[in-house]
Amino acid sequence: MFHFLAFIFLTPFLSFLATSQTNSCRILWDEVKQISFDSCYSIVPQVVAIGDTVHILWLNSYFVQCTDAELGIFYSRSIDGGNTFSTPQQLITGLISSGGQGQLTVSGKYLNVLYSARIDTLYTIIYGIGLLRSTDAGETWERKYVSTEHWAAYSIAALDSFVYIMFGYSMSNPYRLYNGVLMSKDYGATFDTIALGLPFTDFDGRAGVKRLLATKQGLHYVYTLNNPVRNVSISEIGYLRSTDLGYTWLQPETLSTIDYNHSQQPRIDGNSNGNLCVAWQDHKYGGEFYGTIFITSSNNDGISWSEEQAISQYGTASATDIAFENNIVAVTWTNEQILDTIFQSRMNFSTDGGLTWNGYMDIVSDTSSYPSISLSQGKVHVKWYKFPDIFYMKGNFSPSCYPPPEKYALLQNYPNPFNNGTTIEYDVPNSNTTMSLIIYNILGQEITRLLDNTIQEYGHYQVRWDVPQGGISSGVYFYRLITPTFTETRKLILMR
Ligand SMILES: [Ca+2]
Ligand SMILES: [Ca+2]
Repeated sequence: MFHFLAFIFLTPFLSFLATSQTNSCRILWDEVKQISFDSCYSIVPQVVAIGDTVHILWLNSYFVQCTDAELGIFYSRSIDGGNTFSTPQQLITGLISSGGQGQLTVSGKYLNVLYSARIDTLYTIIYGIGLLRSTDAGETWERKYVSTEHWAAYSIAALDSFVYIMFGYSMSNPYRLYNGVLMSKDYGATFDTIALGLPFTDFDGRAGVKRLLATKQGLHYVYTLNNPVRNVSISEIGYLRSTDLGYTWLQPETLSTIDYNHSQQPRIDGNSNGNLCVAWQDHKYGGEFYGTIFITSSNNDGISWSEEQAISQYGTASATDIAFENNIVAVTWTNEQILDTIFQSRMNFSTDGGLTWNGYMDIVSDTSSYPSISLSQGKVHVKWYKFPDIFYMKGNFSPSCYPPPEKYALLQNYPNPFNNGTTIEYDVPNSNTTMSLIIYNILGQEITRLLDNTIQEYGHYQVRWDVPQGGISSGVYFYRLITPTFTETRKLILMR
């Protein structure tokens, strides 16, 4: 009898859910996992998810119960979509400069962590640009200097085989401060200085405080600048853009409203269609150490920006992170609940590229702070700090968050030409579609299958073709997407 009643009441409820699907976009969370296990403060967490691989980086900072050997930069990864994580690896041992907290980029199996490298010279200590590198998706790491000059490591960005570093430096006689750009074409193995003498962008030289982003359309750099009109001690959000791979930069713009209110901690992310979103902490609606999270978005690769809007509670938000995939933008921050004692990790997300926002929520009910977020293939990955360790959780956006694409599409690969690896994107409008993606040479001979009768749900996909050195030779190749109702072929060029 009980079961019969349950059935009657459940049925209308379920059909109601089904018909209201367009408004029911939500995140379905998994359980919480602990990532680090020591008595040091494990802070400044970063998470980057690419498909089923999840990379987590953090800094062990000084704490009285912690030995010097336990301090440094740490890394852990999952290769099963965030279900299990490796034992933390200590990439750097010892106290590094307070700002040398590191910033992680991932491009295929190539990982680069930028940090401020302490260099002890005969007379003094200077900080140069240090890089931690992995060429096997985080299995093993090497440590190297990109620069042993007294250069401030600001931010790193990667897009396929290109890796960019924005840095600051000084010149004497007359004493001036500038920015410069380093570029690597080989996933961070070697770097060239490609721009010097760029306008200086502020005095906060900590790696990771400013953010560089590389998209198909260009390079984007956000930072804080001293208010050009009011008062030098009030900061606003500055934005620099390059459309020629970082060699030249357009005139800086100010994204936040120029007023008497601090705007700081900018974060930027974008998708491959030229949509960008910048989030920051603003003091327009009150707060002293904490503020309100504001965003602005662009749908034309940074040429113009929407009016700024608040997406958090007023006056108690800090420490932003942002992630952008397809049309979903998610922003996380720390909410101060009770004056400097209880914190919550919060987030808000948009499913239309940052125009409208769902409303903010607590990521976990427990006390937590410094959340970081990454989006990959419809999954959301977050991690946060809860004294004294790092915690992680993944979730799925409900299917209604991702409306199906209108039609099939096979996009041009990028970069193209390429020398190591390239990315191919495509749209699938139907569920349960059998997909093949095949590379042919110019004679029509099959080289490899990136998809081989793979069943895929509707959505927007990316697939990489990594060509090992000494493998196939330079030349023109073709890639063909084959589905039961759609086939298209495009050309790509391998240049070695
Ligand atoms: Ca402002
Ligand atoms: Ca710890």
